[in-house]
Amino acid sequence: MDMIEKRLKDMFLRMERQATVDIVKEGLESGANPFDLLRACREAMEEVGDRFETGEFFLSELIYSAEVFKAVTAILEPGLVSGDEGGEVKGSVVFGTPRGDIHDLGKNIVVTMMRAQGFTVHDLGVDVPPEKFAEEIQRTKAHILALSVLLTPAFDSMREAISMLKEKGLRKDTFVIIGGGVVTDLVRENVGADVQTLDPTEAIRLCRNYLQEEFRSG
Ligand code: B12
Repeated sequence: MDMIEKRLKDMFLRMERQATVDIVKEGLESGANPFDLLRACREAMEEVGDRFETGEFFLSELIYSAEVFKAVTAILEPGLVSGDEGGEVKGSVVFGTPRGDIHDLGKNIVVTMMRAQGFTVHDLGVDVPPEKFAEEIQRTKAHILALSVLLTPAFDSMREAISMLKEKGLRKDTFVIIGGGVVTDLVRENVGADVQTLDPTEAIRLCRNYLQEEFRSG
């Protein structure tokens, strides 16, 4: 790992907001890739979570880490949302964090990046009831449902949201993509989503491929 990323992670874990922000600025000025800096912060957040789990950190640290992260993303954002490379393919996406889960930092990054790439994103926020997703897909005629999950107990409401699509006969025309810290391919299979990824750039590529294949003729 680069020196700057290591310093960034260390400072993040010391919960020094201003000093963390300063390292990010310094990194950007010296030409570091904003995605690498974001990854370093995400890894630091994972470490915060691990320390919370082992009792070394408390809820206050969990909450404060979110504040540091928000300050950092505000600076990184312009570098993450480089120009629209989508050409003709412009999709609509319904996005949200399912019921029971209120984590939204990762979701907000993916939403911002998708919008910058020309997607219309209907962001339903957090703690969204399963039926709301299907209703919004119906209302907006979007062909992509994106779900962000960080809590294991929220898997059930994610599965329910996807079943609701089936009930309303919308599943076969909807591409379901999931992401968020705890998501793996096993989770994807288990809840019945189409694809999963933790990488926002990959997510955009997958959505674009889907739209291109699905609507090639039209
Ligand atoms: C910050 C944080 C919080 C903040 C959230 C603030 C906010 N506005 O989001 C607060 C303090 C509110 C919080 C609360 C809780 N938290 Co919390 N929290 C975290 C922490 C430390 C970081 C999460 C984060 O934002 N990471 C940074 C972002 C950028 O990463 P990300 O979300 O993974 O997103 C990236 C990708 O996944 C991807 N992505 C994200 N979404 C999507 C969606 C799609 C479609 C795609 C394609 C990609 C994608 O893009 C991002 C870019 O890199 C994690 C630790 C961890 N390991 O993740 C714990 C963690 C998620 N929390 C945890 C827990 C237990 C809780 C609480 C229950 C604690 C409590 N006792 O109250 C509550 C639950 C509240 C609730 N009902 O949701 C556990 C969950 C354990 C589990 N397996 O279920 C974790 C893993 C910590 C731990 N190790 O114990 N938390």
